[in-house]
Amino acid sequence: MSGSLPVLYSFRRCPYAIRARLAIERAGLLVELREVRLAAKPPELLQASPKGTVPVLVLPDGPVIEQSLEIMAWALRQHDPDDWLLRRDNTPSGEPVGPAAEAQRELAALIRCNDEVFKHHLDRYKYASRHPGADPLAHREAALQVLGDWNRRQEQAAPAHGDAWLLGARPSLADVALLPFVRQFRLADPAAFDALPGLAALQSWLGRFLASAPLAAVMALQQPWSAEAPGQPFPTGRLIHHLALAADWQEAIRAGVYCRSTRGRSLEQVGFIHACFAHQLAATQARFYADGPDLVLLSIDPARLAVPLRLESPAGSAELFPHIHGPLALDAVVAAEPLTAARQAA
Ligand SMILES: N[C@@H](CCC(=O)N[C@@H](CS)C(=O)NCC(=O)O)C(=O)O
Repeated sequence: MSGSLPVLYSFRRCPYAIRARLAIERAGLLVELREVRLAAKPPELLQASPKGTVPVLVLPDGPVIEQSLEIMAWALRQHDPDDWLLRRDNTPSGEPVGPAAEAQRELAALIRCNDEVFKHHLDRYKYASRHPGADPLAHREAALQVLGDWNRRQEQAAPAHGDAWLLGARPSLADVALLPFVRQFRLADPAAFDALPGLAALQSWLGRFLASAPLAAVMALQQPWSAEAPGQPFPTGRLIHHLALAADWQEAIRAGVYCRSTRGRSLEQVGFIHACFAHQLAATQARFYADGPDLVLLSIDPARLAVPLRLESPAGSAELFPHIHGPLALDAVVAAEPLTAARQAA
């Protein structure tokens, strides 16, 4: 992969970076991940964000997002399939009112409690040697008080069937923002944590998270980044898609390269090949191919692209689409699935 996706400076084990990666993963997006060694931060990170913490997201057109919660919001405002931002019940103008407003307040209070109170005690318990004079056991007790509150919330929120989350019967940003820190607390002494009495709901909540596929995806091992060893597309294995007219795809197979931009327009005319993320496919198909021509759905591995891949939005929209800035080599196409008119109608 060469070129300018948003760049995420990250550190695999950092709970702030984990929550940012979880949101990017869930939002169906793609970034370039640069794994950082905190003991030797790359000058590129410090130039973008002199405060020197991770995660940091550098957008290709210049803006830098320096806080994990803001990175989460950036990603989920693009696509939030599980409504982690709790916007589903807002008024049409986007304002939360009534129970939706109350849920937003609780969400913000939970995150504040984690970031300002729980994290304080967690650091002084787990990393006691970095805090001379602090009593790790007293801080463990204080952290357990907070966990007790979160456990009670889940007991009260528990639906008759199904799992409990901090704000009710479904997960929200609060769960995703807090769980990486509770994971870290457990890691100080997993056996003792698992044996703690009176925290069954919380232990089950954390257990589901630890066993979840998204956590495994965002915790994949990464080599530290350097300017010589390019960053990796993140999440690993995420594909982007392009709908090709069947005849155009046949022509590409003959020519050994695909150079159409979109329906009726060439790469030369437009300057890039339109592509989309999986969650954008249905709308793209409905918008441009509603008359049902024979199509081939191309699935493209960003890691195999030899030309720049950029996230860009069409004029007048904030929605980001992947654009391939150059000819599409056929070996970057990992699947080409015919979508005949009959299959599209089905
Ligand atoms: N408020 C920041 C906190 C980020 C933070 O403190 N990250 C830690 C790693 S977990 C860090 O980068 N520390 C810098 C260092 O250790 O040098 C956020 O939410 O992104």
